[in-house]
Order: sequence, then structure tokens, then C-alpha cells
Amino acid sequence: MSRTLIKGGTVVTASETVRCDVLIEGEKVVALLGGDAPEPTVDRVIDATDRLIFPGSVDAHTHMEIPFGAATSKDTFETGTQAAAWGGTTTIIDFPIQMKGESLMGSFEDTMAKAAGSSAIDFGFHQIVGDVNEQSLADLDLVLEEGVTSYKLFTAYPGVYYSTDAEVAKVMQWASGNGSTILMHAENGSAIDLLREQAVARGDTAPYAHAATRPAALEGEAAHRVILLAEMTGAPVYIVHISAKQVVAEIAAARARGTNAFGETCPQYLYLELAMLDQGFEGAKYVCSPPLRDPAEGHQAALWQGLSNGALQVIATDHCPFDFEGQKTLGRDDFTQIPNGLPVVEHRFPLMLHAALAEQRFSLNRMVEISAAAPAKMFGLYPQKGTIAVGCDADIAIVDPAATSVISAETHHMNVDYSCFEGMELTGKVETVFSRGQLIVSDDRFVGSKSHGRYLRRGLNQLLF
Ligand code: DUC
Ligand code: ZN
Ligand code: ZN
Repeated sequence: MSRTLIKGGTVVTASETVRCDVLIEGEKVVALLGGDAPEPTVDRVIDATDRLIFPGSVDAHTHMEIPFGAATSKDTFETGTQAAAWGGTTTIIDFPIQMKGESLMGSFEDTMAKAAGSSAIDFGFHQIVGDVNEQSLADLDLVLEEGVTSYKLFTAYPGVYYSTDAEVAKVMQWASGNGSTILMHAENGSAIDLLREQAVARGDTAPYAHAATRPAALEGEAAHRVILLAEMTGAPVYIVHISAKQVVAEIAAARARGTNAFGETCPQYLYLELAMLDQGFEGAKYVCSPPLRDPAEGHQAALWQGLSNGALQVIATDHCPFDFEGQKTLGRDDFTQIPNGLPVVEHRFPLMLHAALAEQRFSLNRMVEISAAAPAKMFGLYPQKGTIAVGCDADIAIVDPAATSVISAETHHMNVDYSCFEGMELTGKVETVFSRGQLIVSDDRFVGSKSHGRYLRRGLNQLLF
């Protein structure tokens, strides 16, 4: 078995910052060597002098090649996982999507067929339950046997993914019986649809209306409702892509009551804002759901604070990229036809690194917690993923903390024609990435392979009270 020594760097995990060398044998970390430990015999030495060595990052929320209205998200598992690797992410959790009238097991099998053999990094799945009926409830047991321990439902998108409160409660009852976690897209879909119809009827069709018709209060209301349903049923609930301060408060209050309620936000809700939609049709580049919010209302500040104080546990991306030309432009005359989603998977870890190194938003250890350790624990992958310790997968990102880079569509690796973070200068640069002991990014080149990534059968949530 091949042996690699990462020498001279500083290992940063969620709990420790330690000057030591990392010995990799095959796919695993086999030793952390400090002080005057004798140098082992190895096949390869990576010089990590003045570098920080992080666990490969874990993005718990991506959407590769999914349909949204008339468009399909541009990154395939092949292109999206390579882009993730460039940014130090070595695990993604993506979503088979059962839509209304479709087979749940069929959606799982189709997504597995797309991902297997096409992913540069390891991947797991959360199952989207878009049609709650006898057959899909029976299929849930089969998908659970495949190592899918989290299920996503929507209080948004009536007619597409939407579930009634009774349907949400029914799947939560099923989950509380086996310990799996329910992910919720929390926005009040039917009230939003009313506002959308009214906006279109009065000719208010520009991208800004997308945000104006999805007010923060309707995100807070839906979060409140699904947390109460979780309390009623006993299922753990994890609210995805939180953009509104009301939801942070709902989760903090629920956790203070001892409820297993968890929250995720994404870099776009921290670094981007409502005004970006208010620039004519260019605003379509920033259309996602929930929408970007107004910092004057305190949403971004509440999200940063929630990530620091533990009200929010995870930073993921909801990566769902659509080209501006040809895809976002489907909604040129009507914002309701703009495919929702932003390209983020490559820059989540670099942005969080920047938040810690340059902006001192939180410590580097807390940064590792929210971007790697907590998502791994939340979704039953720890300590195989999310840390650097003897016996864990050798998923590692080596970073030069003194280097800088500028985000641009010209240089990014996502398969999409624009960047929503265009021109942003970041402190800290991911230089070298390993996935299960295989070098996949080195010397500014992708050196991995499209068939390296393996499906991850996951355990239950490891963060329950
Ligand atoms: N929100 C998005 O912006 N895109 C994909 C799905 C979602 O809920
Ligand atoms: Zn969603
Ligand atoms: Zn999503």
C-alpha cells in the first residue's frame, strides 16, 4: 500500500490546532507524528511548511443535474464534484428527487446511476419525498436500507414538491420510528404563490419580484410550523438553506426547549444581498429560494451570529447552477420562469476560510466544525469524514493561509457562465487536496479521476440531544 507523509504543516480540526506530520497509508490516515518521532519510510513526501492542513470539507446540500422548470442544473456529478474538489470539498450529499406522480425508489436508482462512476469525490444522498402516498412510504424503508438516513420535504413549491402539514407529519412519524432526520425547505408555498400571481398580474415581472414575493416572515412561519410538527412526532428536524433571522430565532428557541432542531445556512445568504436582484434582468443571476435578504433588516448579522454561537450548525451550499445565457434568460419576461439556484460548491470552503482568516468571524476550529465535522456528524459520517485522526479517510485539504485569490467565472471550474461572487478577493488558498489517500488537486491541476468517488452509506444523526 502506498504511503504518503504530509510534513511540516499544522493540522486544524474542529477541536485542535496541532503542529504534526500526517501519515497516510492507502486510503486512511494511519498516524499523526509530532515532536521527535522517527521519520517513517514513505513513497511520497508533501512539504506543508507554513501550510494549514484541514479535513476535506463536507458539503451536505448540492443539486447536480436536477430539473428545475424548463432547465437542468448545469453541473453534472462529473463537473460539480471536480469543482468541489478544487475548493477543498471531498464529500457531497446530493438529492434523488421524487416529484409528484413519480416513483420514490425510481428516483433513488436514477440518481445513483448518474453519480456512480462519475464523481471525483465521495457522495451520499438525502431522499426528496415529493409525493407522500402508500407506495412512497413503503419505498422509504427500502431507501433507508441503502444508507439514506435523511429525507427532505417542502412546504414550498405547490404542485411540484409541496407537502401538506399532514403529509409532513406522516413522514416525520415514520422517521421518528427509525431515527432518521427530516430536512425541511421551509417557506409558506401557498401564500408565496398568491403573491407571485398578484405580481405577474400587475406586470411586476422583473427578477426583484422573485424576492419581494418570498418575504422573510413566510420563511419564519413555515420554520415555526415544521418545528412544532417535529416536536409533535419526535423526529429530528434540520432546516436547510436558512436566509431569515426569524428562522435562526425559531431554531434557537426550539433547541432551548430540548428539541432536536438544526439549521443550515449557505455562503450566498451571508455574503450576497437583496439589492443584487434589483439591477434589471442581471438580477436573475441572484435568483434562488429562499431569496437573498436585506442586511438592513439584520438577516446576515443573525446568520453569522448563529454560526458562531451554535444556533446554526452547518454551512452548506444548495449548489444549483444555471447559466445566465439560455437558462436564467428563460425568465426574461416573467421572473416565475427563472430557474432558482446559484453556483457555490467550489467556493464554500474558501469563503469560510476567508471568513475565519481575514474577517475573524470565528476561529479556524469553529470553521472546521460548521463546514466539515458537524455536517459529517449530522449525517452519520463521523469520524470517517469531517476530521483528521488515525483511522479516518485520508480526505485532506492543504491551504496556504498567506495566499490570496480572486473569484471569477473566467477561472472557476463549475460548468456555468457566471459567478455570483465575481471579483471577491479571498485570503487563504486551497493548494493540495486528497480524497481517500488519492491526490486529486495538486500544482494547480486536477489530477483525480471521475470514477474515484464512492457512494457513502450513512449512519444516523450523531448530534441528537
Ligand atoms: N432552492 C434553489 O434556489 N434551488 C434549488 C432548490 C431550492 O430549494
Ligand atoms: Zn430547498
Ligand atoms: Zn436544495
